[in-house]
Amino acid sequence: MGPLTVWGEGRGFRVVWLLEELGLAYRLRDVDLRPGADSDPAFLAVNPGGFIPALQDGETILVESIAILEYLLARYGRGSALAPAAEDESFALYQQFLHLGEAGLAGTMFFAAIPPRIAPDGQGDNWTSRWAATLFEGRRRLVARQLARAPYMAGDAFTAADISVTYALDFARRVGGVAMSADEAAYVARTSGRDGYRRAMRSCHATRGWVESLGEGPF
Ligand SMILES: N[C@@H](CCC(=O)N[C@@H](CS)C(=O)NCC(=O)O)C(=O)O
Repeated sequence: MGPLTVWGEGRGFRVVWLLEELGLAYRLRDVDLRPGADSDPAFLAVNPGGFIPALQDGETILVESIAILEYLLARYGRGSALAPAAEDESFALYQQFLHLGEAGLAGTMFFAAIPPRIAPDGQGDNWTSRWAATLFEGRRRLVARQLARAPYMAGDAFTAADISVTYALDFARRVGGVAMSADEAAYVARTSGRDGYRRAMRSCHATRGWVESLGEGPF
């Protein structure tokens, strides 16, 4: 096994947060997508798709932040309460929210919030982005219902599903300007109050710089 390397922040924050929670050593390799992934051939060799994050574990490379969380938990977090076992009564909710955080929430918010910011003049306000925002709102109701029932996505205890969903809510608030409900704000305060989150924020310097520029922190 080689050293674990996380390529890129963005959703890589989820990966770093989990690594901090698990107490695993890792290296964070900066990836700046602004000049285009083509300007970073070493990164393109790791992920020819040109998106972040990627995880390198010796000879093994994988992408997709949720797949990376599952990989790390299965390989290095066996028995960790961050990943309830299949027999656990919280397993179904755990699986659901682990994936909803990306496929339902961050993914839809990405297409709601980013195109209006980067589209050529006159094309920023478009039907597809508004529709993506509508989809985000629909999926967010599952989070609202869960928070009315329990403090965390899988129930009474913090799990990797909270890493997934907290990232999505933070992204929606910071990038999409989405106002958090009282329950969501209290939830994010709970999850991001963890030492693991703070350590991840200190490690992810690009994310930290951006978040502090929004008036949050210091971490
Ligand atoms: N579903 C993927 C999404 C990855 C993604 O869209 N990453 C963004 C930054 S957080 C990115 O690299 N965007 C640029 C691109 O896709 O070219 C994941 O969870 O890792």
